[in-house]
Amino acid sequence: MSTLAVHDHGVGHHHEDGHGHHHKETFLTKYIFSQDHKMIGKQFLVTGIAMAFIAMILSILFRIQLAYPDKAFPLMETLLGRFAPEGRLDPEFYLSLVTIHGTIMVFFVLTAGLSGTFSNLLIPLQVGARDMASPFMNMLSYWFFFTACAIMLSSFFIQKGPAGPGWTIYPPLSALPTAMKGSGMGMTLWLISMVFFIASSLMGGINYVSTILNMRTKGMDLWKMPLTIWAFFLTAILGILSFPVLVAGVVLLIFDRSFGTSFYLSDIVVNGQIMPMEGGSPILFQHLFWFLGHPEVYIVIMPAMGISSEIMSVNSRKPIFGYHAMVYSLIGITVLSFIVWGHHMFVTGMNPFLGGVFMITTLIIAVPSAVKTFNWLATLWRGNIRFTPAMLFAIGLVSFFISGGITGIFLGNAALDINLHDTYFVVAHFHLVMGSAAIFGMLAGVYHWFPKMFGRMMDEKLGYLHFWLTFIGAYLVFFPMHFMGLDGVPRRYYAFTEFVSMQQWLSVNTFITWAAIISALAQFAFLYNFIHSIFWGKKATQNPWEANTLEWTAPVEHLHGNWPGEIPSVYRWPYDYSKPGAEEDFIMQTTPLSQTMSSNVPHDFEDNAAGLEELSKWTNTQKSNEEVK
Ligand code: HEM
Ligand SMILES: [Cu+2]
Repeated sequence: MSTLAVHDHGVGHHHEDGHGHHHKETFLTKYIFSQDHKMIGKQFLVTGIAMAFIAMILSILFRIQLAYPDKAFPLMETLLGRFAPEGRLDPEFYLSLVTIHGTIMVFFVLTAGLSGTFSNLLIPLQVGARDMASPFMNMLSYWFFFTACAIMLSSFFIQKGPAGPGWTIYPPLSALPTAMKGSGMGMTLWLISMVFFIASSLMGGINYVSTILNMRTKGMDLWKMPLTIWAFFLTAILGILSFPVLVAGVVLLIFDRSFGTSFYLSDIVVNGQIMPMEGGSPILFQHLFWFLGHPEVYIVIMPAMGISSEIMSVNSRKPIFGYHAMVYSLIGITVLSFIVWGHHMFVTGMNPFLGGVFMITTLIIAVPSAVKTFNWLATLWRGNIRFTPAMLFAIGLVSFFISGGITGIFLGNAALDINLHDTYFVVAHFHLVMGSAAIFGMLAGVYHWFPKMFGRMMDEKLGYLHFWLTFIGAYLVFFPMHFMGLDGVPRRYYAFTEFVSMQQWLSVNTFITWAAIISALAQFAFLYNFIHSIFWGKKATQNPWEANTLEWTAPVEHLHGNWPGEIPSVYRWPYDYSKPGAEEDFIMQTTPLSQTMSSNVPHDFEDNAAGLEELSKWTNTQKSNEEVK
């Protein structure tokens, strides 16, 4: 009931009584089962950060194995018990670490932590709505996500440990509970966790789409929306269309595991025993997985792109270059990402003609990607740049997107991918684009919108320290991996030094591990800054970055319903920075065109009847002034 009441003032302006009718907030309804999109955004953020730290620590554990494959660390046994007998990681547990690291990072951090945080925080605030279309479903979306996290982590506390077949859970390892340690109960928990996660994503996505389509404030037509909103919108559509396919794949897998069906298996022998399956195909699973899996990488990167576009425009004090081209390239990426999944399957023995088709569609994605990159660089070009920590992280995204995207063109070529598949070259590629570019977009967003979320500023010096250590660290970690991959070092190997030809890479692996440890330590500087600033940071003003978008018109003190009075109306696009003839270098979206007549340009009036009237009035007074002279 209360949520409906909140929405009322969105449309009818008849509620002059302010917010007197709000229900009493208790601790439980304010912080735990909140239906306020701002609070839910913070819940996603805090959970996402916690999961990121867990996944990061897992990666340090398996990196230690790669750096010192022959050494025992008694401390490991103390910490991990039966998973590290005699101070050395159990090989099957190593695979579980890799699996859970990947799963958490891709789904829980970069999907829920990134989209969940910023779509929730920004969609109502930037389009001018009191809240999401369904605040209740929004709350459920968070709690399903939380449940998914809890189930995934609980698998560390069962006897055989978590799932081990890799984050792509290919059968047969995922389909035969007896195949390895991580194929048993841990795998079942993985699947259940994923069903919760997907339900959460779908509830979130449906809310984002319906809020953006139906609840924009007066004047906020589609072409006046900030690029963040465009990115969140298209990301939500991508998720709604592709996640259900993974649910289907997962449910069939549960059938294969538990109910004796054989969708994914045929002719298989385990420990010399012929298994009864027949008629299925593991390749079917790969199709179902990558039909989500590839769009998933754009579900991860597109919100980060939107966030960075916004931050780069604000901090170069320039309009974003090629706004329409930016939107069309996001749309292009969204459409194309559904027809390229086969590039993950070049080595499955697919017909070379089909491989060629997937190769061409894959390489075409390079076009909208290049458009975006060009436009970012053009936005920065001759800008009056403010190097805030957020800006540095946004520029970092551009850097990683270029260096990681280029290797995507290599991998997109079937003939090259057949050699590079499942080597460290692939690991280097996707860690630069996902692991680095998307994470940098997310961090940029945290630094930029922290004052909006918590009413305080983060410490800049710690921000710079965090940026430089992470930026240099990420390149030191992932760049050498390309060379290992070109030399044929496979991914997911516990003891690569068993192969004489690979022993020469030991020193490189040690180097990478130390670089990873240092970048991991830098994240604790961030964590300290984050927690410390929530309570003791400098108090934020309403619009600390002098930005144009609607969220900065809302008061620093959070209100359920966002604006105390009417929702502000919008008169212009969000990128009026440094307009020639304007008094200030930013003009907010809520400033009517009539207040900035001397700095308006013809396209400001396109499709704007009220504006045109204003313009003719103004030209008439100009004319009569001339005559008086
Ligand atoms: C834009 C963001 C991108 C992200 C987040 C991303 C992410 C990923 C991930 C996670 C994998 C690993 C799959 C596995 O576990 O084997 C992968 C592999 C691959 N990526 Fe990307 N990618 C991106 C862009 C591109 C681009 C632009 C291309 C091509 C033009 C590309 C082509 C490939 C190919 C062909 C593979 C398969 C390699 C193999 O399985 O051997 N990716 N990518
Ligand atoms: Cu792909």
